[in-house]
Amino acid sequence: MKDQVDYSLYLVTDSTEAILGSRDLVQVVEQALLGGVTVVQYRDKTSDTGDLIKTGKALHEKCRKHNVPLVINDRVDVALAVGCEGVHLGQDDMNVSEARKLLGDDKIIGATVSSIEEARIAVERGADYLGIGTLYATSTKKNTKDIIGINGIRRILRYLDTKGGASKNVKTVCIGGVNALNVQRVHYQLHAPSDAKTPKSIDGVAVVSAIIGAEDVEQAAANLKTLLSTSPNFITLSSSSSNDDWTSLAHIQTTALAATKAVHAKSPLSHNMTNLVVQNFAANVALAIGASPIMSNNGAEAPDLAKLGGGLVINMGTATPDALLNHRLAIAAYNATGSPIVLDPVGAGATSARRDALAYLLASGYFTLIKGNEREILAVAQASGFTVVSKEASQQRGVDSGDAVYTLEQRAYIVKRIALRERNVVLMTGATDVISDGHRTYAISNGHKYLGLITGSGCTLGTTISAYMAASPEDTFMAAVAGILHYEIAAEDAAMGEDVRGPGTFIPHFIDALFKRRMDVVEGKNCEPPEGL
Ligand code: 3NM
Ligand code: MG
Repeated sequence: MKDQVDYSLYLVTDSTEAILGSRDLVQVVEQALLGGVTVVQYRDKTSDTGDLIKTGKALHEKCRKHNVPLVINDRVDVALAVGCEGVHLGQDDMNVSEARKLLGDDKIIGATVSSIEEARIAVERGADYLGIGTLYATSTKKNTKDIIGINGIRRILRYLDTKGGASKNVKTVCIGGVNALNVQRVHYQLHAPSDAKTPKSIDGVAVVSAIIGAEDVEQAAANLKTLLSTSPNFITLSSSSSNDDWTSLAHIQTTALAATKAVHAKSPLSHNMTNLVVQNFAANVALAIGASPIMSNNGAEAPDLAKLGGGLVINMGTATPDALLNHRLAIAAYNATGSPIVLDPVGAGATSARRDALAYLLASGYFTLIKGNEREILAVAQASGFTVVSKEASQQRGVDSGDAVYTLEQRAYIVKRIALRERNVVLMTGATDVISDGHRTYAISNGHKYLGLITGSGCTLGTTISAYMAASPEDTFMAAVAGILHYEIAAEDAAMGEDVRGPGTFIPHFIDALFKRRMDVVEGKNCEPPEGL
């Protein structure tokens, strides 16, 4: 029976004042069962053995009524006395093979792991499932060993998949800081697409405070259950896209023109959290392409703005602790409504503070698109210790223009790998931009060198893309491509202007050209297929 266990919503109990308060644990767990939790772990680090057994028996009775397995944290003796379905063992508890000898083959044994090595050992010793953590920092358990994030958990899942055998079949839940705000994203990012080489996905999420600490426990559990079983709002990659002939220029042309018209028609909000230097320019670019700009760095107003269906740009330009807190609020708000977010990790990798800021932001939410130059995207690739760059790729040096160190093929590889990992769209800018959603990858060589000589051109490309994605949410990848084409073709047009003598005179002409291209497309003029793609 134990291989039929549904791990999707795994409840871990907590009897502390901070989380349970003065309520009765058995009643609280009963509420959670009514809400739909699928496994219960009784975790109590302080009670005496007699009390543990007494409460364990009471919990077991409730769980049995709902056909939900009960496991006891740490205490094999208590599990035996209660007669429940198994135990959950931490790294400092009895080891899995010793517990197996005492409990027999039919009982469930779970183990907490936070590294590939721990996972390997737990599986070798016969664990039925792994609790993988710590996903995010949590005040429920302050002495957690390692915060490994989504990427750390995905590494372990990938390892289990490639190792094969018992590893492939072991069940997995993630733990640490999972709540109603992030559960869909966590579930999505830990779910490999069906065509992935290593398709192992997480079987469930384990939560403590999001259920035990909730005011209405039943509703909190039911809400998590619904969120887990419905497709998140932020998934906007078109399911039909794989059927499109995405490599045909005619297809790109048609889609791009439609996207430009959609921005004009819908005038989506472009919410920029950016630095002082670019605010004015970003607002002018947004207006020129037909979007409606707002420059607000205050996270407290993000929930209201997110409801307006626009796009958010997070520019890491000033990675102060205060800015990061505001970013986190805004990310949660936009993820909750499903509106697109562009992350611009300015200067990522340049200092350790920026590397930390990037890791913090990547752990804060789901980004519809991450854009940056080669160095910034490499920092994204390496965040959380994940190296997408192959040995060969890091040894060879390309001959591309600009700052590019890698060849075009290497850049395409890096961008595609990150997009597959994050399940989003990744854009690496440069003389040739490379953009991928993991399945479709384009190189775009439009643009003009003056864009590299004025301030904020990267940031305002993000502004443009955010508006495009908000206006065409059915296929955010193609929307982003359309935004890039609009922006870069306008730069080419502007640079050809007779009175453009350098970057200074380029700027006003560029705003004009962005506006003109939009109006031309809307009026059906000058819609040549883009060259340079
Ligand atoms: N184990 P919450 S984190 C019990 O990382 C536990 O092994 C963890 O609590 C681990 O859902 C954790 O309230 C607490 O964040 C998780
Ligand atoms: Mg323990």
